[in-house]
Amino acid sequence: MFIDQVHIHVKAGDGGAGCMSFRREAHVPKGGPDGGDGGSGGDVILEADSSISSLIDYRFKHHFKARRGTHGKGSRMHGANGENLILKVPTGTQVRLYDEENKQSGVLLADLTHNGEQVIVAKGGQGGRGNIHFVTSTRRAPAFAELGEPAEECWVELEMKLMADAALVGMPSVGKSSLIARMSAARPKIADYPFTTLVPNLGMVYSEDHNFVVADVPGLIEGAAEGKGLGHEFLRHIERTALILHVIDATGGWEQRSAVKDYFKINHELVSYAKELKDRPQIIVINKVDIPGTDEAIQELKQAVYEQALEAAGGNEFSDDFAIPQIHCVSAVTGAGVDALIAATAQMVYELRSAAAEDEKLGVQYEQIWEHQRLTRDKHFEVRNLGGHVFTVSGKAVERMVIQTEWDNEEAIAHLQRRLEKLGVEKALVQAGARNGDEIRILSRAFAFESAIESDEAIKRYNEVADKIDD
Ligand SMILES: Nc1nc2c(ncn2[C@@H]2O[C@H](COP(=O)(O)OP(=O)(O)OP(=O)(O)O)[C@@H](O)[C@H]2O)c(=O)[nH]1
Ligand SMILES: [Mg+2]
Repeated sequence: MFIDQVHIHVKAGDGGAGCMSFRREAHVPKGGPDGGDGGSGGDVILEADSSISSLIDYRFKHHFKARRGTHGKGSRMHGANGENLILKVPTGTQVRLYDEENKQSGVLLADLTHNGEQVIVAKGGQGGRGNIHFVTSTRRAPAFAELGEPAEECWVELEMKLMADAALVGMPSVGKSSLIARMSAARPKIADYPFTTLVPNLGMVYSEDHNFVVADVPGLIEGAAEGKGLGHEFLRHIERTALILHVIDATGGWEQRSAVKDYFKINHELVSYAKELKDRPQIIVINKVDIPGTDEAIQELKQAVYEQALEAAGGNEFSDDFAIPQIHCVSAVTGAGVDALIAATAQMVYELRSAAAEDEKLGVQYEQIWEHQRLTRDKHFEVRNLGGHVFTVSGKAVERMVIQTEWDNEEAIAHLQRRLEKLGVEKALVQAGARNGDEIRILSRAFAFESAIESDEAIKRYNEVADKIDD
């Protein structure tokens, strides 16, 4: 069975607590603070691995957990860090947040298209800092330490999209499966009724110059982009193949369809599904030329393709934009023309791969992009005015800070306030209309708002400055 979508629950390791401790020596009644930091919890990381071909490993096991960090100790002893948990997934896996309760997929966390590419899906909690960090000129003996940061946990959706180099695309029964069987060792089901192929097949094609992977996807019909037939399911598989082998039945099938109309219909479906597919390179493959009486249809299609190319080049055959896609006449049954098709496909795949490798050299650092997006999501928070001088603040980082605070320790609370201020929570509250004494709620905690920015005049000035900083 072809498994291409799974949902898993990931939990990173919690951070260990920082230690609150004071040095004890024989002759010193009360030494300085010496509480060490807690260790950080391990992250849960997904890593693309080209040697893995499906998501089957995640079909029966759904819960994955990284190790926690241990607590800090006296004598400045640092807790041990929890190990990261690395889960391998096939190259071509897209990762999304998943709402398990409502069975809905959420934001895209990463699109792992390169071998070795990683994304952190659950960040381990940082170890809490021990009390040695909180010494100031006025506070010689800080009687608090940070608790460990709680780890992230979430459901994610993994979806594998085919990473074939070329995909055989066309109406049902045009001979896509017959062609992949001719080109490679793949042995899909072949039959004279539509929708014989229900799941994509992959085949490795060995060519003299460059080997490549070809995919045989189920037939497309008019309206596929709106979900007709096996529509969407399969269009998404070709979204990422660099080259389309557009297969056309020279006989028009039992419905006596026109080859020209089929050609335009399929292109229309591709573009309606995703605009980028308009410029996706194509090789046109006219199949079943062993059957007598197909010459006319072949000529008509060649003429139509030529006219289309000319129109795209503004009617000028000598312009640089004038390019006619390659057209190959083949027979999957007799094998006629198939070797030439393989050679042409291999050459084009090679050129497309080289161009992609050039792009990579330009230094697209995918991992940094995913990590940057993660941090932005993490720091994001929302302020809501509930009315009656009550405000709520919600957001991942903000909530973590609150959980990390020992609530019955005043020094710890003052420390929390400084951290919230740094994140911009105070500014956002003032802008949302909070005034001193208003109630601020974060998770199940509530406290009174205290800000140096009090009068309306001061708020106005503050907002002006803040706006400038934002720009
Ligand atoms: N004469 C002739 N028949 C062919 C050729 N290629 C395929 N056929 C026949 O056309 C029918 C459909 O072939 P398939 O390979 O199953 O077509 P498909 O495009 O994979 O069809 P779906 O999976 O339903 O979309 C079968 O009966 C094949 O034997 C060819 O080159 N010549
Ligand atoms: Mg088929």
